[in-house]
Amino acid sequence: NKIVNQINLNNVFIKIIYGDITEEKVDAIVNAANSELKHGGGVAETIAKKGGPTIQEESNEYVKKHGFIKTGNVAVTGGGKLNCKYIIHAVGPIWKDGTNNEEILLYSAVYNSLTKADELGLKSIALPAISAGIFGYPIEKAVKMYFAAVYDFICHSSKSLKEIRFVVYDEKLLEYFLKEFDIQ
Ligand code: AR6
Repeated sequence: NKIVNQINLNNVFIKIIYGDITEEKVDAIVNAANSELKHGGGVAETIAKKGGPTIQEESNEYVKKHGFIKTGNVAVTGGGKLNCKYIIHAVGPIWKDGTNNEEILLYSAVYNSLTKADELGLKSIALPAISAGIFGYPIEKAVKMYFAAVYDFICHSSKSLKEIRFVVYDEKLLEYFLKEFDIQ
């Protein structure tokens, strides 16, 4: 994976990486999950396949115990065979037309992922482009929410987290990340 750009804000590194999130070596990898934690497609499927069966098994146990995850919230499992301690399963919204609280729900999915990592005392986290694949969220709008959540988090509540990586898999999405990143 390749670091395409990075900045340092209040001693927290924000990095844009081009590549596959399952190749990252970080304390937590964020998964773009659904409420049922059925990891059947997209980045979720890759995480569940490469991480081994424990990821879907622990996800099933989590849902059995706590019920479905509300949109904008997160659940945690171990990292299985991936190079991370935890997977933080974040449930982003399905894009409809923008009038169904999509913005705040996507912001929450990112903000809650970072909060959970901080609660766990983690130093580094990698996030994919939550909701911007199968869930259909327009990328230029999504990227604004990712950065809003990250900047707010760093300015208000970050304690242990020192590195936040956005791992972009699709080259076509990369320009949107870089554009939004430059404005800040
Ligand atoms: N590394 C990093 N990013 C990736 C990878 C990868 N290996 N593979 C895909 N992406 P999606 P969503 C990017 O569809 O829109 C699943 O079925 C991809 O290019 O994975 O939140 C879940 O179980 C896109 O930019 O997530 C849910 O049902 C981004 O990851 C549903 O899809 C997100 O695409 C969630 O949909």
